[in-house]
Amino acid sequence: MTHISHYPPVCNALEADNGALRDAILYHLQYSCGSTKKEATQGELARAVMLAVRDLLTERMLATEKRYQQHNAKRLYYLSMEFHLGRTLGNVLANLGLTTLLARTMEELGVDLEEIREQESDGALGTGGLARLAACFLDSLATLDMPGFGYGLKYQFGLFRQELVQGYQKELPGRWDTEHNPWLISRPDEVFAIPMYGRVEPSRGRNNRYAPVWQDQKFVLGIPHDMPIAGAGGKTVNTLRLFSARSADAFDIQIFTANDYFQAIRHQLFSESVSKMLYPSDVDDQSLEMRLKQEYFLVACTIQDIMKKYLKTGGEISNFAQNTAIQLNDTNPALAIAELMRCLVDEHQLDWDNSWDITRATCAYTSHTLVPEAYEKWPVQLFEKVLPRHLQIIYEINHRFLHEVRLRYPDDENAPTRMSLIEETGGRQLNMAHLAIIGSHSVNGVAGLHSQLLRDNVFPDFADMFPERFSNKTNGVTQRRWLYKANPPLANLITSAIGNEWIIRAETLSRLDEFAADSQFQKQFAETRNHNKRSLADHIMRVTGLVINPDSLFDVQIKRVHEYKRQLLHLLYIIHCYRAIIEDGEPPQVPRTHIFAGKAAPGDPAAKLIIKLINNIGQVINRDTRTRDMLKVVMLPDFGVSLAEKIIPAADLSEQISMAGTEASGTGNMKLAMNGALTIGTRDGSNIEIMEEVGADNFFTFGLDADTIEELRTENSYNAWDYYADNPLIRRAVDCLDSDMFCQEEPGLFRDIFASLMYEGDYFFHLADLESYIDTQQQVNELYTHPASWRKKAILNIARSGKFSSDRTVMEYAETIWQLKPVV
Ligand code: 4GP
Repeated sequence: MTHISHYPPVCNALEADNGALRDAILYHLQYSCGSTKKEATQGELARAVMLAVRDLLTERMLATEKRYQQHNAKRLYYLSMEFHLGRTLGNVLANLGLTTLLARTMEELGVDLEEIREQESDGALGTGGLARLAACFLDSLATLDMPGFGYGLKYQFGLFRQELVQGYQKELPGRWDTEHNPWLISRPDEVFAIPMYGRVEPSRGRNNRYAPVWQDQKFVLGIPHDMPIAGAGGKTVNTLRLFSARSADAFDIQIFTANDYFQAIRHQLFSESVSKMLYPSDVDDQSLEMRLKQEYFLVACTIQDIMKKYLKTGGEISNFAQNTAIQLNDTNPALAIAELMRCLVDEHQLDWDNSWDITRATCAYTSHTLVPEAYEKWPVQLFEKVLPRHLQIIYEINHRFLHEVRLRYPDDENAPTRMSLIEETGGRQLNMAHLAIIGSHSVNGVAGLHSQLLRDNVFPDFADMFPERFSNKTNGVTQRRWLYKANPPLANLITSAIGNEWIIRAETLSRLDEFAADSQFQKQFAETRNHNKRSLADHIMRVTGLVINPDSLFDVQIKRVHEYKRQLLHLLYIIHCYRAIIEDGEPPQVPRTHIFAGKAAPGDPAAKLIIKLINNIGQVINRDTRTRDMLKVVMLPDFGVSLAEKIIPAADLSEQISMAGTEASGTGNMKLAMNGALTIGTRDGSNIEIMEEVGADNFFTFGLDADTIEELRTENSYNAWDYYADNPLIRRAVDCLDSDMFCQEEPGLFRDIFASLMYEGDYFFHLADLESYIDTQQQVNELYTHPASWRKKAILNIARSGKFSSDRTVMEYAETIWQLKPVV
């Protein structure tokens, strides 16, 4: 086996130094928690453990920073309004190779490590897939010894906790403690003052140059908090820097001296609300202003911080871009472009053209969506109120850019309107995606199809004008969290067969190919699955009280609940199976348990009704003795990283059934395939690439492709009633939603869903794909009755999932966008 540079981890030294970790834990129990071994609560013990582990990380974090400075290394700053971290302890232990040592230490102390781990709640400072992707990237950057740092906000309230009350989603505050979080190192001395509001006065600066002065602003202070991010082996520990907002007391001194205590407090609340909560994607009008302030707060704190660090190393402003890369995680942090321009032009008095060259050479933009509403736009009026100087800068960028557009496309008189940063229709709005493209040297999508659709459909004018800027970077996930840590039985089996190199070089999973048909290996593989499925069945029993058959096929759809992801298609199939059992007396070929998990955005009534429908269908089917243990439906509440880590290792079938052309990439599909689930999927997002890698024989695909859907849409020729009329099975399934079969207690509850499918044009074409979905599910059943063939395909899925490691993705970004090198 090839030698792995720093794997097994450096912390093995601690193994020899028996007792050091225990002493550190006891030290923190006494001095950080003010408790004793005898008196300590589980929470205090967990805190002491995390602080002891954090000490190890801190040493390495400081050493890493020193190494970067010695090499004068180029740095990447990954700006994201969202990071979905999950729990940290288990991940750090796995990456540092400390799991066994800590388990032993805890045993000596008479404490159950599992219970300690359960004390930690998920760091869920994000909603969507882009938030989890950002966390995977940080893990990969550190593992690859690259100077890459996350920058985000320390929301007091992250993603909501979901409870299911009588089948309805109820939103409660999340549990991640940002105030006393043991992983965060607060740095109140490194505070940044962030201006907002006020007005801009023209004035003459040096050399009689026009030098606008932004004045009468309100200030909010940004306090950095650093979370150490350990790569595999623990040699490199980078940081995720999160800012919280504080009131700028120093600026309010007049208010305090005027003895207006209440006004002073009001201002404090105004300031601190900036990092109060993570906003759902569907903000209402009143929240817009807060959201804009949050985004500006993030980019302004970040740019000040980056600049300060850079200048401290003695760097020349003119070389800034050679030493700095900024990646904009979707349009939310695109304001960084305007802020960097302001910083260069107003604060460093650089001329416009140089500033623009530096800005463009520094910034790069990733789009993560095909949902039109997700491309951010700001009403000009609001923007001008909060960021008057930035509006001027954006006007100037636009003015110069449209001049270029006119020169380039003299015969296309509409080109400037289409490409402008300012949209004039439907109220004047700033188009942040246009700013992100114009102000970056690179624009990428997150899967092959997505990148192509960005070029062809979403930004065709820009792709024509700047073809060299557009590229694809297919997403990936870290195999360390999603396989090594989440699925120890399978991870151990893989390592026993091919060695442990896959933990840092996922492409070596391909060595498993030769074991796929090996009956001994298959047997062991089946044992790992049985173990995982039984654990999940126990968990389901504990949480929902439902007893499920652990030998049934676990059919899993876990992701945000949204119409485009088409949980409804899956439900129509379940209804179809149910009616076949109760009316036709046709039991399914194999027993199945349908497992759902996912949150709906609080302001998305359609998604919330789908959650209710999942639960109601489950209630009716699970109670019906005619289905015995052939068909069960369960929805686990509060989907997040930790729950996904429980479900994924036990999944047999991965549902990736969005309408083609709507899912930018998907990453759950990768996690599931990597753990040996077979996918039933449409030709959408990264499903296409997973199918290419694992082979069409080892993937169940169905449904219309994106081109066909586009054609149907253009011709306006999708008519749900045609499918309804042609296929009695479809009709039978869909009719249930018009009846009270699943809502006896709330008659008519699901008629809106029926109407959305049948009367309202169904934007997501459910019925067009239903027949082929049902047929393909039949192939799934057939294969499942041949366990050896199923296992072979499952093992091949694992063996061929190496491409979907975020290590590969990050290396591609590093080589072609960031020009970032490992620093060892
Ligand atoms: C998500 C996309 O919906 C998902 O397909 C993709 O895998 C993920 O980003 C990471 O690239 N988008 C978002 C969002 O999270 O907020 O637009």
